[in-house]
Amino acid sequence: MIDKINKYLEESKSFIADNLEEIEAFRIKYLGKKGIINDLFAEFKNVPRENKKEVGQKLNELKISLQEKINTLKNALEEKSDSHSDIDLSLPGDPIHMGTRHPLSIVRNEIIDIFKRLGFTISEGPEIEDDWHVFSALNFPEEHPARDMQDTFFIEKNPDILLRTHTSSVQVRVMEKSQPPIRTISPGRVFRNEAISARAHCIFHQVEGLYIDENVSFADLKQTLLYFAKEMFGEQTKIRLRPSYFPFTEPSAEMDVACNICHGKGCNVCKYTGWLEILGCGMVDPNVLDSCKIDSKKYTGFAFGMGIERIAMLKYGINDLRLYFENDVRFLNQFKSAN
Ligand code: 2U9
Repeated sequence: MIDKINKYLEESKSFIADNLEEIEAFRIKYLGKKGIINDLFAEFKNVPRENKKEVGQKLNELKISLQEKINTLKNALEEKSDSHSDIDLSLPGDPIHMGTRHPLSIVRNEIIDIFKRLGFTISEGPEIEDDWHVFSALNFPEEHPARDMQDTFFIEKNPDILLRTHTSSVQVRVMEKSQPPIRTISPGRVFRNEAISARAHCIFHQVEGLYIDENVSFADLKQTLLYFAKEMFGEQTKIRLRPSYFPFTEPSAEMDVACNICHGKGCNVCKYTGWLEILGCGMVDPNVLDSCKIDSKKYTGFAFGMGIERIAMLKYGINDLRLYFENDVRFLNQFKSAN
C-alpha cells in the first residue's frame, strides 16, 4: 500500500492545470466522496496492525500534499488573471473628450465682462414674478398687449403671478432696495408666449442694463453702447440709433451696428440695409423712477436691453434659434471659449 500511496504522491505533485475546471476535476479525483483518498482509507482498515502507523502517516501526508497542491494551483491561476499580462501598457490612452461652453454662455460671459470693465455690477432675480415688477412699475399701461395671455405665461389663472418677459424686473427690485448711484446689468432667462420657429422661441436670454445717477445723459448712453459694440464686434464697428418706443424709457431708441458681413454695402443677412439691429435703449421714464421711490427730479438714468440669442447669431452667423436648444454636439462643438 505504501508503494501505491507513493505513486499517487509522485503523480499529484507533477500535475499542472490551466484552468479552474481542471483543478476541480483533480480535486474530485483524489478528495471527492468516491475519490482515491476515501478508497485508500477504506483499504487502510485491512492493513496489519504493525504497519498501521507507517501507512497512516503516509496516507495523511498524501492528503495534506493534495490540499496544498490544489491551493497552490488556484493561487497561481488567480495571480495570472490579476497580472493583466495581455495588456500593452505602452499603447496611448483613450482621449478624454472635453466639453465646450454653450454659445449663449460664451456670449453672456463676454457681455458681462465688457460691462464689468465699465463698473457695472451683476444683479439676479426670480423667473416667476408678479405683475408689479414686470409691468406696473415699468410704466406699462393697464391695457398694454404684453399683459395679454397671448404674450405672457401666467401661473395658474392668477393674473398677478407670471413668468418674467424681461429681466428689467430684476432692476426694479434693485431700485426698490437701493438709492443711486446704480450701475447694474441683469442677465437671465425670460419667457414669452410665442410659437417656436427659426426666429422666435418661448424661452430666450437677455441682458438688461441700468445706470442711474445725477446728470446721466443720452450722451452717456450713446458712449457706453458704442464702447460695448466695439468690444463685442471689433474696434472698427459703427453704430446708429433710430428713434423707437418702449413704455419704460423716454426718449427710446433702437441701436444698429454696421453689418459685419458686407460692411454696410448690403447683403441678405442685413436685408440689404447695411445695418443689423442689436438692442433697444433709452432714458429711464421718470414714472419708473417714481414707482421705485427714486427722486426723478434729482436723478436721471439710461437703460438698455438685448437678446443674447440675437447677439450670438450675429457674432457666429447662426441662422436658426432652435439650434440653441437642441443640444446637438455637432453644433455645440464648434464653439470654443477662453472662459
Ligand atoms: C428699468 C427701466 C428700463 C431696459 C430696456 C430695452 C430698451 C429693449 C429688448 C431688446 C430685445 C428686449 O430681448 S429683447 O426683446 N429690450 O429694447 N430694454 S430699454 O429698460 C429698462 C430696464 C430697467 C428699471
